[in-house]
Amino acid sequence: MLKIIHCADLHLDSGMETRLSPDRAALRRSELLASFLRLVEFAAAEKAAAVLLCGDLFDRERVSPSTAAAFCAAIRRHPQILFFCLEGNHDRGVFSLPWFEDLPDNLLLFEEDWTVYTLGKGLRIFGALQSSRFASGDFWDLLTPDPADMNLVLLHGTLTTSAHPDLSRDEIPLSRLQDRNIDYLAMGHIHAPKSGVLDSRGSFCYPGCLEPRGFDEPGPHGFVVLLIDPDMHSLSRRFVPFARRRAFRIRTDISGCSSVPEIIDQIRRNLERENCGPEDMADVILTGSLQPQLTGDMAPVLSALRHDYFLLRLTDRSKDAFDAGRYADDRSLRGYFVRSVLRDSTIEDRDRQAVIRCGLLALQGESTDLIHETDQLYD
Ligand SMILES: [Mn+2]
Repeated sequence: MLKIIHCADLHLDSGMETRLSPDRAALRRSELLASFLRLVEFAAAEKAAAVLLCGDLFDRERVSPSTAAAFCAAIRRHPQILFFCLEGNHDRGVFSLPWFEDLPDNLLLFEEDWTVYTLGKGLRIFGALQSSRFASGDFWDLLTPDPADMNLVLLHGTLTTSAHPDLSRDEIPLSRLQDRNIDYLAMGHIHAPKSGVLDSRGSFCYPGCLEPRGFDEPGPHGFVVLLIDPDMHSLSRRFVPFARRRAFRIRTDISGCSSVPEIIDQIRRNLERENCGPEDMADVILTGSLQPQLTGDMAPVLSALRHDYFLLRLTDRSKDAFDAGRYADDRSLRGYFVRSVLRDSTIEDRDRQAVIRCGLLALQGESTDLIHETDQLYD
């Protein structure tokens, strides 16, 4: 029985400054590298025969010498594990950098032509780098695995069922890979785990990126462990969540909240329910109706929560809750004000809610510049 680890899209040395502050980005960069080193130790502890790195191991082709050295050293420490490394669209040509001149013997690379490696008896590993040849049928006809073997194929790109002739460079027509005796199509490029049936024999799988780099990569992140018995021709796989931090996108309905502390509690409850912990990244989107007695200023909400998580972003998409009927018979100044705004044809409909809110707040003694803006972002 052979154990093989399949991971992809580690994006080591990723900048992340557009997503995180410079110090958080630097910390996160060190965590991405640390996760790769942890993965190698996991592979060794599990006595894995191989690790498949299916593209975008590095975020760009300029990798720092220190990251390159750490990568090579980790691989060299475990000569019994073979590391099959396919370059992706982000790190194409990376191994021609001077600090990769002396590559570990157990690091195996691929080319634009199909490369085949044999791992023990009856297990073959195929791979080819992304190229314009993906669009030609002839290229796929050169992939001819033996039906008697267990066949793994490594590719980086987007599998598509589209029959459109003008596929983009990263698209791979699924039909080209069907009925070619592939048992497992080890993919990289899509950043969330995804798998499915290839044909009557095989399956395809994207493990997703090893670590989320921002809010746009929510959900579980880790790698896939394959258990392969070439003699029995059996293959099973399981996903191992492994990320140091997770990213959550959590919608919170604040319709029932009549005060800032209640909004804070509601958000905390929702984050807890999703198991979002202090080490994680939370993208909180407020929805529902904002009650009329609230100003709509969410800065105090953000201040109360932001230091309890690695990163917290608050987006307010709550709509103004306003029940005009409530003021129909209201003899107070408030009622008079609301009715006059509703009747005033010089006020645009889209401004009416904001005018009413502002006026009601002014009558409560609140500062009138606190007009609730929808879709306001706090981070
Ligand atoms: Mn990619």
